[in-house]
Amino acid sequence: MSFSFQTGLALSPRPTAFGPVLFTGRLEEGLQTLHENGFKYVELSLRKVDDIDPKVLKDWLEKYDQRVSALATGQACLFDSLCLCSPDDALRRNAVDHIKNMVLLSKELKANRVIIGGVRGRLAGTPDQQLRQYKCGVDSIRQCAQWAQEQGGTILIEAINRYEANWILTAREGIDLINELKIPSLKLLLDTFHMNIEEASLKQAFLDAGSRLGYVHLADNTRRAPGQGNTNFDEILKTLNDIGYQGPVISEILPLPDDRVAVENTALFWKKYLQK
Ligand code: LER
Ligand code: MN
Repeated sequence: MSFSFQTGLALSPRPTAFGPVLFTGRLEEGLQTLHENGFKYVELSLRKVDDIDPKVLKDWLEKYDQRVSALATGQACLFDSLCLCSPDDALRRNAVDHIKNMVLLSKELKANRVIIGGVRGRLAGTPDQQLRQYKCGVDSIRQCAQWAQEQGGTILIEAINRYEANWILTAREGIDLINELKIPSLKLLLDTFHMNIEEASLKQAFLDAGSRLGYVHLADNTRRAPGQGNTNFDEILKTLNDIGYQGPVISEILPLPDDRVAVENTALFWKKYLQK
């Protein structure tokens, strides 16, 4: 098979308890390892905008021939309560401002993509309270997407499984929101790890997404490197080709058995595929 995807892996510049990111707190070593294994794209999971110094990062990106595929933002909700559906008006406004600043940073880094996944937060309380939080959360996403639209960037709505989130779990829910908001900068991110829990058919979910698909997280059902589990990647990659997808395909995986081997296993996966 032949592909024209932008392949890479997700790293976190700061040490973090958030699991599926590699080389946490060891950014330069991570970038060097991606380079040594033939990857050209890196996703950065940031808790705060100043987790990185753009000048230092740009030097390392050049040194190791890497490009930033997107900025991921879930750590801000997990650790700083900056969640887009927060019932606290001030926290919610701060969360929106935080994402807007991430959009500016991603523009400066020429990534022009910001992921809205875990940063949505969880709906809590009575059904009425949850409905209000849902409406506030959607309004927050609208504000972020309008800002990204003005800045020439893209906001990626990630469907996340039921054990980590409680709204927008499936591709269908993400597609419905994108159709409702009608903002061109809003695209869908599908993560095969979450899909293995939530989707009846991964193939059908990608087909349904079609041109609304803006980004892919590629992990096996074990959340290890693709190939380290039982996911049918033949079918997934063929479907991505069939819908004309040519964007980032980034492995957001656990550092198992360790960071370096996780990268090596991902490289081995792509090598085997390209030989097929
Ligand atoms: C983030 O990309 C993700 O996949 C989630 O597990 C984060 O909550
Ligand atoms: Mn993901």
